[in-house]
Amino acid sequence: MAIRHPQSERTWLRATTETVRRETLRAMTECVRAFAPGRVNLIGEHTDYNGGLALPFAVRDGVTVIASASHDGRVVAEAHDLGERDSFALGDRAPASGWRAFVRGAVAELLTSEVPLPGASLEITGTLPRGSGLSSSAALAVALCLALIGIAGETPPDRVALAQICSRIENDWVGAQTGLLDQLASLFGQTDHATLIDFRSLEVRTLPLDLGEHRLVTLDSGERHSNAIGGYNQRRHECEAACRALGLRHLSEADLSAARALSAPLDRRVRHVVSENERVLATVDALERGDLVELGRLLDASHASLRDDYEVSTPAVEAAVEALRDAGALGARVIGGGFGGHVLGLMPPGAGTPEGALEVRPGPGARLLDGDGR
Ligand code: GAF
Repeated sequence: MAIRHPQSERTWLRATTETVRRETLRAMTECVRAFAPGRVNLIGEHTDYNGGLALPFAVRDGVTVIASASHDGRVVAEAHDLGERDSFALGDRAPASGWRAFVRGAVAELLTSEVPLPGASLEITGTLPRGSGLSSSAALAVALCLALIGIAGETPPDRVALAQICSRIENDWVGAQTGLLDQLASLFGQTDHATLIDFRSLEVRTLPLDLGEHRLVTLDSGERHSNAIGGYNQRRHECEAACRALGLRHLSEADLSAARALSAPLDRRVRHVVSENERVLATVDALERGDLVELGRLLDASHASLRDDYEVSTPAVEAAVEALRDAGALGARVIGGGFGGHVLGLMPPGAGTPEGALEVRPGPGARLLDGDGR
């Protein structure tokens, strides 16, 4: 026999079902764990903010954020690796520095995007060395956003939109005028694949990174770098000046013969961006043909361009690149913003590595973790 409910009972039933749904969702999202990996950029450096191409991959190391909803309108955050703490009201928009700027920026940017944050307790841990050029900053921003969106019971926006929110945190709260490379690499990572990004269209394609018996390794130059200070923002301003002078929206569209008329160092900056873009396409081609000797040659050419035309190398970076070459690398180069950090080398089968070098392999992208940490 079908059960018939009077109108008031049906309304009550609907309301109760909705309450149960909300309570279940709330219980499920009271505590979430988010992980975001760092990245290695195989090739395509300083092309992202110039509307060019890059070919990064997510690494296995990254940042984990455990978030619990607190429902008291406050955020309490602990950076375990540093033994530091921060506490602020949800609506507090006071600037901060270091890791605190990322937390405050994530909360503010998500509130601006109308994510209903309830107040949170955040625990931050990481396995990436900070200032290493392996993108610990973007990993922190991405993990924070995923965790906070999780406890708000919301579905994250699409990955490009999320990368743009994370990039605003770095630009407007941390003061580094970085592009979208690191955030997209972290969000789109896929095991055993590299991510080809076109920064003009924001189209993303994954392609197999099959190196056979060859290995990619990183080596620490021993010099910490920061995109918020130093030459990074200056390079970006130089590219904007070159764009204005050439009447272009994106420097990657520049014509090299026109660029020759620019005064130094803008002519060299353009030469790097245009040639690096070509090297990304040549790398895709080399990978598709399985030509790893050519890949090594392209890594070397990228390094020479970053050193001589873009001028983001340092003596410590040169020493690390040389150590990889001495160990038999087919190619080696500075990665990320430059001015320190790690360098990347392509080692042929059987080659040894300098002390401290670590193999890097493409891993999965940013995600919420299950209870057992997967
Ligand atoms: C840093 C920045 F964060 C990226 O946006 C990118 O410009 C890179 O340097 C250079 O390719 O990692």
